[in-house]
Amino acid sequence: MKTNIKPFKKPIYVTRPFMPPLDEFCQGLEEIWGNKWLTNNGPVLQRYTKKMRDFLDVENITMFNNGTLALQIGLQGLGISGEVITTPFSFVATTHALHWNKIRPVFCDIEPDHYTLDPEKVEAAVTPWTTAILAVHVFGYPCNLDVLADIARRHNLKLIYDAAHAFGVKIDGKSIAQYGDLNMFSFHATKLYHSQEGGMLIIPNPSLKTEEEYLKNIVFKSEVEVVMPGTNAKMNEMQALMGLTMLKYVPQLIEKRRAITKLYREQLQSVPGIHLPPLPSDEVDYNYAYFPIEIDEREFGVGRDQLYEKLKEYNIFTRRYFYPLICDFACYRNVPVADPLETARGVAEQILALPIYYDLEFEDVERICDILLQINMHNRLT
Ligand code: T4K
Repeated sequence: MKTNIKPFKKPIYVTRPFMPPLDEFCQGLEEIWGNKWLTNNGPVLQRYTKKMRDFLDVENITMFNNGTLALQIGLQGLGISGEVITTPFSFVATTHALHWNKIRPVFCDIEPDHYTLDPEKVEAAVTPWTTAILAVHVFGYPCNLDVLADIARRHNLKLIYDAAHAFGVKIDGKSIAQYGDLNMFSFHATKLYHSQEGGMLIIPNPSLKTEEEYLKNIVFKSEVEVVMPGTNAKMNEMQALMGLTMLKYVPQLIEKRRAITKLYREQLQSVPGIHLPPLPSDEVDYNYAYFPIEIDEREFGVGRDQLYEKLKEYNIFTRRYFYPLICDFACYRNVPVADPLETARGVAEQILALPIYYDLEFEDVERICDILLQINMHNRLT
């Protein structure tokens, strides 16, 4: 281990978007310039949607200008109302999508290994008003798909996945997008695969697709027919072009993240007070979307928040994804929570997402690990 490690000259962020070769993007821009077709289901979006359908091996795809609106409209299209059981350990947009549909969130605890909804707690939270489960494949870790599907079937609930982090994840070779009644993916710039901003719904029930399309397009059926109150959440041609250009790079983006994850794990596995979540089981092709660790203050020497601040002194900008829990934000604090959320509360206090992205150099990963070790050694000894 090196000592007296200097701060990085340039900031190291928790993530950076992959930028495809500029000339590839420019070729597409030339087409858009020539078409003078910028949005409203243009030719690039149509080509992109078709490519994505093949990529994921799913039929019903509809693209949106971001994941939040995709989820919000998806819930509306499915006619979800009443109570929905969901996780407090996610990006706040998961619950916002419920709120905008006047749905009551019922926050329920998570599993300690991969931070996804704890099925036992889900089952215990079902009431006569429950209409759906909104689960999150947080950090790309798949939820307990079979058990959740069984609970949903037995209680006649819709099963909706916020798969914002799970693009590229497969189970036994099958895309994670093929599970549940509705899947939402985010293609935000901070995601491993992005369209600058963007979102996507996968809807297994074909009849619903039309409804989602109407809802995101101010619900014009024809020039003179508006069929229901809707909104505007369409993906535009530039976004579609970015998504389309990026698609072929997905395997290489995941491979680089796999290698970074491997290196982090090797370097950090024996650092006292750093807990690494286990990798998903063998049948999962994971996407390595994030690299979360948990910090045990007593063993590590400093607590998570102190470490987060100390790392900034080295020009490293980690993130406390996801702290605070959604139910602790001012706008959701008045939502009654029956579950003590013991695991979620513990995880939210200790979690820290370390930098992981395609352009992160392996030497930088080693240096981040050396800095963590240096902070650990120094604070254990003082
Ligand atoms: N459900 C879940 C589970 C989600 O995680 C999200 C979004 C959604 C739903 C909603 O999907 P969208 O409507 O966003 O499509 C970021 C993202 O804005 C958000 O998309 C994401 N989850 C969330 C987990 O992370 P912040 O506030 O952490 O982003 P920001 O701007 O601080 O960016 C983080 C770092 O990334 C920066 O420090 C530097 C780097 N960065 C960021 C941007 C935007 C760049 O290098 N370039 C960039 O263009 O929320």
